[in-house]
Amino acid sequence: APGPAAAPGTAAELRRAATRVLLGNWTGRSTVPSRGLYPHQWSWDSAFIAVGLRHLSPRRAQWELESMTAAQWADGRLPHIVFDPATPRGAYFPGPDFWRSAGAGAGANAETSGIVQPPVHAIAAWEVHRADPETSRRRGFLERVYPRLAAWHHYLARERDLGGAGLAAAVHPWESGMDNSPAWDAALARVAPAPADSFARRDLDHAPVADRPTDADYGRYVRLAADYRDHGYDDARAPHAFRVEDPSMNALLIAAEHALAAIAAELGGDAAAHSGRAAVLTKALVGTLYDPGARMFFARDLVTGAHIAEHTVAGLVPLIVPGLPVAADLVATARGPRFGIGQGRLVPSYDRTGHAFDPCRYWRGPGWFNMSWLVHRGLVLHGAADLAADLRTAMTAAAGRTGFAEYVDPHSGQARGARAFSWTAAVTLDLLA
Ligand code: 9YW
Repeated sequence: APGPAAAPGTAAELRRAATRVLLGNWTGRSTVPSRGLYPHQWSWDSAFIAVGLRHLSPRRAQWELESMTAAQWADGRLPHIVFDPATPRGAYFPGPDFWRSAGAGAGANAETSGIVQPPVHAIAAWEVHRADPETSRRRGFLERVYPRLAAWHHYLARERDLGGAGLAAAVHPWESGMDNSPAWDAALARVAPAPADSFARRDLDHAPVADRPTDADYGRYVRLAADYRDHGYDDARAPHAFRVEDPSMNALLIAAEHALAAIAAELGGDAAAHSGRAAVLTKALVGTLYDPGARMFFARDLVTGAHIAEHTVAGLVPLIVPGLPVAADLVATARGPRFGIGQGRLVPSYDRTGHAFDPCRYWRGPGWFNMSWLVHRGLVLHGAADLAADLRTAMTAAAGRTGFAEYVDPHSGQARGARAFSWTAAVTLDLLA
């Protein structure tokens, strides 16, 4: 077999290498995050992927979001995984036989999981439209996805305001997209793990044990998902032993409402309803999850009602919110010792000085490209051009050097997890555009 290709040197080489990753992970109607590890369509991955794909093929980027949103449930939720019927049922755990979506509210189009992921989709849809408005209008792209996106946001508002502040709650660590974040440790510790012999992990076939969540974590993930399933994925009936308000998920919802306002305006619809909702949510986000003393957003544990005082990258994501009143203080935190933005590295997923920091293990320290892309977008939005430029250079260099790794050691920049990872290639293409 040929040895590894030399790391791409020029921007044009990097663009070609990123293109090869996205073409290689395209299945014909959507893109897998990674061929071995994640052989189906993931919800928020699809949104990041579409943002990158629009630079290669606006039409493919539209298909990506159309196939994702076509798997919407009757209640409006967008499932976190859409299973590819061409992939063997046992290739990923938990697979379709675990979730049993068909009887539970999933449409007839696809088998899916029953939980959700952060609502990045409307942001992506607007960016995809703007890449090629003519093709978008000819194909009726926004007409097709707008009602689905509005219903998706409506599901979060109607069924997931479990804390009563107007914010959307996550009821599983997987819903935050940051599975084993130290922010979830205490809330998760209350959950009795499913017995280790009651399920078989498949992720360890593809990635080193030290880079992945532990078996005890996995047992708890399985228990929470099975409990939700066994209550018909009905948010009013499910026990929701784990329920949190995550600043990243809610900041994305706000930015997505702003995007829906732009989409509604383009379609001649009611833009003001969406901007009004974004304003209300912004007030709730700052009022409920911001700690002015720490100059940081924290998640809230809805079982205890208290903030979870762990500094994670999720607490910086509110930078993407237009007009965020505390943006200057949040930029100062981003620049500070915990995250060290401006020092030629990706944003660590967790406080480098924190008690649970682990530079290898998944969401407990490594730098992730999607999160750095969001923080980059927020830094640009709030005028921190120097930090944004530093982060952009760090990201493109790390993407090329690691062969588009899933995540990297935030100190050494060494590759961790999978390689040829779709959202890494996608956000790289976007930064190069
Ligand atoms: C898993 C696909 C997904 C991401 C998540 C990430 C991981 C799935 O992979 O979750 O098996 O743990 O945590 O954010 O969407 O890339």
